[in-house]
Amino acid sequence: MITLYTWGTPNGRKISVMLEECGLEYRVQPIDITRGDQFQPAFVAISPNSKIPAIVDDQGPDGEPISLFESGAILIYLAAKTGKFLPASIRGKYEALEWLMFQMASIGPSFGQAHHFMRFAKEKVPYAIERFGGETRRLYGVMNARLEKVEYLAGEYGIADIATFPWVSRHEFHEVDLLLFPAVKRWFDAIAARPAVQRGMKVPG
Ligand SMILES: N[C@@H](CCC(=O)N[C@@H](CS)C(=O)NCC(=O)O)C(=O)O
Repeated sequence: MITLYTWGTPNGRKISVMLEECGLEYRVQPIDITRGDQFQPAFVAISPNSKIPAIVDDQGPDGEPISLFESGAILIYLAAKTGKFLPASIRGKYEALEWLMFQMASIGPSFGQAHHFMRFAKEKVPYAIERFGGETRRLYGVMNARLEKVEYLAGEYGIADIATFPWVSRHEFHEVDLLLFPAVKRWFDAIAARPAVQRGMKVPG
């Protein structure tokens, strides 16, 4: 059995979507990051950076329990465990990892800062709104150019899309009109229609 430590945020939902897509059995342990559960010693032992998501898989690669933090590492682990959503060919695998890293290093951090300064910051900071809003729109341009050429970010549907979708689903938070990025909209609608994605996006409920 896999335990998923999560909260209702894009990074958490990457993993619930992946678990649903893989058809793996899992239980959900909510970590309420608004009241500081992420700093409890029992959670820090699993996730040393005090952030969701994290998992514990009772059946690790050697049959022993394994814990993992960082959503990109968890997605790669689950893909290796199931043989799903990461191409078997070496070239295909690196293409998928390239777009997964693009999500982890650029989309997540920039969209996250855009959300903070556009919606949650107590003080309006025009410089920060322009910096992270502008970078977010630029990243949509990168995705749109890619998705004009291929159906999914790494060609076939996989962990790069699963990592990116929950962030794009917050497009209202970062004030981006998907109609301005037609290839991203086509990709987004196709993924939103998948039943496993719909289930995963409701976790933790
Ligand atoms: N790079 C990490 C980022 C995780 C992350 O930022 N998680 C946020 C929620 S989306 C969190 O736990 N925040 C709690 C905090 O910062 O105290 C990953 O992808 O797993």
